[in-house]
Amino acid sequence: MDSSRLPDAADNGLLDRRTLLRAGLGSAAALLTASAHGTRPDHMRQPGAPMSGTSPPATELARTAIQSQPGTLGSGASRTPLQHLDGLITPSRLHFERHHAGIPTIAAHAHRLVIHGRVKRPLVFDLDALHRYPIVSRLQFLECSGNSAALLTPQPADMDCGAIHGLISASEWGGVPLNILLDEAGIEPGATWAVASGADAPAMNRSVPLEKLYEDAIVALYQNGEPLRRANGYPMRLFLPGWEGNASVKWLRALQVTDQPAMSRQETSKYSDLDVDGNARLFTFPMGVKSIITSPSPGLTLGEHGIYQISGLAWSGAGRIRRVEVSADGGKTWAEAQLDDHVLDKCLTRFRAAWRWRGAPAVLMSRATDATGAVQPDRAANIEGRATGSFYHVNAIQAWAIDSHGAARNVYA
Ligand SMILES: Nc1nc2c(c(=O)[nH]1)N[C@H]1C(S)=C(S)[C@@H](COP(=O)(O)O)O[C@H]1N2
Ligand SMILES: [Mo]
Repeated sequence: MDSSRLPDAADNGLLDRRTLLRAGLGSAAALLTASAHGTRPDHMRQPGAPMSGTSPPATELARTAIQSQPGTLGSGASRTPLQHLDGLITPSRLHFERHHAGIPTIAAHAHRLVIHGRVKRPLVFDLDALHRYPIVSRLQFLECSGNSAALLTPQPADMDCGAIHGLISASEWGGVPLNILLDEAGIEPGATWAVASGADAPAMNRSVPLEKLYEDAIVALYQNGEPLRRANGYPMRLFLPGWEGNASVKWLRALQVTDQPAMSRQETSKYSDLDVDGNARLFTFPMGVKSIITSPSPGLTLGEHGIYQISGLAWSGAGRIRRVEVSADGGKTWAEAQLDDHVLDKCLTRFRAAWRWRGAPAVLMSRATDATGAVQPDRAANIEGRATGSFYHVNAIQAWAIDSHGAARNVYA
């Protein structure tokens, strides 16, 4: 098929989203020659490697932008290298990490979860006990509300997609629904909150409305089919779909049912933003609607001119993604992206768009809309109303400039 006759869906080369589904664009593959297929490589001349208990990943992908506070090794964050991944699941070994005092080494058999406070029957669960309850699956994202704060710097930072946005990951979380455990403990009249705390050195805690715990929260035991990674909360963590990552307390040790929030450090001094008038926005739990183009992005330089697949991720703490639009001209014109088959509630959704790069500079952007109709804001709108230095819940539209050599960089459009 003659690709030069494909209709544009928006300016600067964006093609109709159905283009990706058509076969035979014929622009990326090299023509087959006899020599390319003729000789057998070494790995076809003898049997391959033996089997082993676990299989190492084929490539050297690693978490990126690993940073800890001065004087510590474990208080900080590491990020998912989003630009090197496809699909919606984050491989567990690359799930981002955010710890306030490192990763505790917990002997699973000795770990207990206590539900106490304003309950009729205070209960204690070990790992074996929890395994006797029904285990449900949540294919959902976890995002730190400090994610993407780099977009607030006055000048665009020279950083790649994972370094700016990599405090987001998605997994299949398996665990026990909290409504079952809370009902068994028996909530006393008047109780409205529970304070969740972890078994790490600061016993990090967050207050969570009982309503959320009843709605869809789980005590997660599994991550992508295997027990949680230690960095992500082994042997058990709270998982609150769609809500800021901080409230999904890892190494969960206690849930104290109360009639008011604890107003702990992590929900007052941290993880709450200031408005320009000086008021703190307390308990901003849900993560906003957001998207990013993961490819092309900084570090993934385009080669020859021709048709490329723009690919990215969209998500919302309010529910499913309804649509994603992409722009190649810095937001002047937009084309509808194609969503992958799995458009799930409070999960990462992969989108793709076909783009003809003619070698001219371009500014690529994506804009997501969720099922409630909420639209991802541009950077100016996202900053408006925030006090200087208030950096949580950044969900602004990201722009990548592509130069005439095909290199991408973070810009403000
Ligand atoms: N006990 C405990 N829970 C915690 C944390 C922590 O340091 N200690 N960090 C929180 C923060 S800020 C985030 S964003 C998520 C990160 O989860 P992850 O490390 O599995 O990605 O865990 C939350 N739960
Ligand atoms: Mo976080």
